[in-house]
Amino acid sequence: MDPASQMMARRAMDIGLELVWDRYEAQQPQCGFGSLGLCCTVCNLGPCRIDPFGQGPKQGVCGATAEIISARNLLRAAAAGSACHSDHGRHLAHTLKLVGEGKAKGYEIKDVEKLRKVAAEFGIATDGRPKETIALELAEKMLAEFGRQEGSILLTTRAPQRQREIWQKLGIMPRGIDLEIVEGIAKTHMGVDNDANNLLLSAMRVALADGWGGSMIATDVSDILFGAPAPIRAQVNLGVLQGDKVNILLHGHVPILSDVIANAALDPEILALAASKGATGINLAGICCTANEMLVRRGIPIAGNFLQQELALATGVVDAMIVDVQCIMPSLGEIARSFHTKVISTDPRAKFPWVEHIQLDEHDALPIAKKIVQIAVENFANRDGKQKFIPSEKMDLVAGFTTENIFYNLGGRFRATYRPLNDAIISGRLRGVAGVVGCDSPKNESGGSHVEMVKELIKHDVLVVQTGCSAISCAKAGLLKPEAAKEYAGRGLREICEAVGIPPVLHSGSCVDNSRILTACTEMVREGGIGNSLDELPVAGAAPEWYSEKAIAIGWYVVASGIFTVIGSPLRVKGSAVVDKILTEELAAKVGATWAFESDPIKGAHLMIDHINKKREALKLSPMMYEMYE
Ligand code: CUV
Ligand code: SF4
Repeated sequence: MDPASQMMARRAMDIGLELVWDRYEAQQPQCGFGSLGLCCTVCNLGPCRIDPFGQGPKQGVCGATAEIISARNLLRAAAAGSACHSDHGRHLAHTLKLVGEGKAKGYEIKDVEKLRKVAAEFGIATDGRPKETIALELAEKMLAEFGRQEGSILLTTRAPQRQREIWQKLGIMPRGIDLEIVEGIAKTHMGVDNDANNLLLSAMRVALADGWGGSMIATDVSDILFGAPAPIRAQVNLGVLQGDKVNILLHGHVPILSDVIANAALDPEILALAASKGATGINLAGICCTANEMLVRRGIPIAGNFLQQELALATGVVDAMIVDVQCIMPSLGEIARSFHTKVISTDPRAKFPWVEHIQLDEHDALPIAKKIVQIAVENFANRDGKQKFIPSEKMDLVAGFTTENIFYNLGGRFRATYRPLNDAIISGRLRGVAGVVGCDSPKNESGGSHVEMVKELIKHDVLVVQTGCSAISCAKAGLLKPEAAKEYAGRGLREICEAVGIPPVLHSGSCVDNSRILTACTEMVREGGIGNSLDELPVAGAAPEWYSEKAIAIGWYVVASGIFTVIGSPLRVKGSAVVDKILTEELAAKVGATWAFESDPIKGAHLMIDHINKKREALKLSPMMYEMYE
């Protein structure tokens, strides 16, 4: 759908580069057993596979059936995804600790108000104490949440009472973050848990430990250290790369790296060096969730989402791509070899073929960041002008909406309150709210599904909140501009957007910031009038092009929190009718929500709209204001 990507993909073909779409094609047909969740490699009696047509084996060597194998694999994926996001949260908490101890030169506490607010939730005295002392105590308490062995994760107290009661009753209240991940994986060893229902309960528990634990800590600490986002204008797509400047791409997830690089790029000595090489400046741009983190806090432009990481290199004008962790294609180093581009990894957790490693050290990050930026600047001179190929497409957007600032942006300018949002839903001006999140995937429409789904939702007066690569896809299509309301939104939503000056699609940050959607929904419950718990709210979630295990964890904690969730390609459980039915039907009686699998984004949007309508009926809300006359 995105012309810049199409143009770059053709260019890549012309110069003989293999990209994610080529490799996807080369994998066709993908393994049917794996796709259905019927392949098991858990132990060395296998690998085993179950025949989906009932002709061949019905059990693995150990006796595991289709339902055991698919549920077990799903729990493993949820644990891996939670581990990834929660490790990101731990990394931030650790940096906060160093800052509190005065051992992290180059970092500071930017949002003292948020520090105090979160510290108070952790039972820390804040009055009259220096911010560093509070930060140290908070960081220690947050780190203890990872190793907690008793009780439950503290931030689950943010959830509505009914959700907490459900989690207690089902035995899925998350205890410690690490504990749930370890126990989840332990249960998937051969001969431990062999009950599909019990395995899936653990998938919810491990995901809740991420959503209301690790990811929530990541969001809170990022706000404390780098400043809470506020609505900000910026630009997106490959056209943000500039031919006459040193282009540095920041790719990955954890803002600890990118924030300090952004500071280093402002250094007068480095800027002078850039000028001496003939560059008119240094241009930073982001890829994937690092892009979202930098966008919502600094207005740094976004070069692209997950599927554009290789395309960005093919422009021939990227002097350095600096990466940390997650969603970084192992192909990048090899692709960069066809250009002058230097790819530099910085996190000891993540090294790649053909990629130089320069380790970031939070104790004194700025000199290392400067060294990295200097490498990029010096590399500017090595550019081959003949390789330059920059698409012109770029789009304006507004981003940076949080649980806290939505208070103001929805019309409560003088009083912080969710009242205007809830009232708009009650009166039928707004149908409800949808979170559309997650990756872009060649299996679906390489970003197009997000755009189609979101257009359909806002047309039906559903306010959309976004994170991750989904937000980037919709931003490229112009849906994150306030003007998009006029063009695409239904009348009720359009009136609200125009009155308040917001886009119909609100960008709330990176994938860990899905935790903001959980807390925003909780605020809607607290404000009253549209349900007493998350499962009663007229809201729904979707990840139309998910690819990663992190997305599985996100989906699980959203469903376990009572929010109906539609995903594009099905979870790999279709080989077991039993597991499929638990996910798409039986969970409703347990947690008040289910998964739905729908690859057509318009149909997916209507599953969400129907769901929201049902919730509205159950709450006896007014009919939709403008539909009464239709
Ligand atoms: Ni964490 S998880 S592709 S960068 S949204 Fe982007 Fe977002 Fe999926 Fe990865
Ligand atoms: Fe096969 Fe069972 Fe081992 Fe899986 S755990 S590989 S099904 S024997």
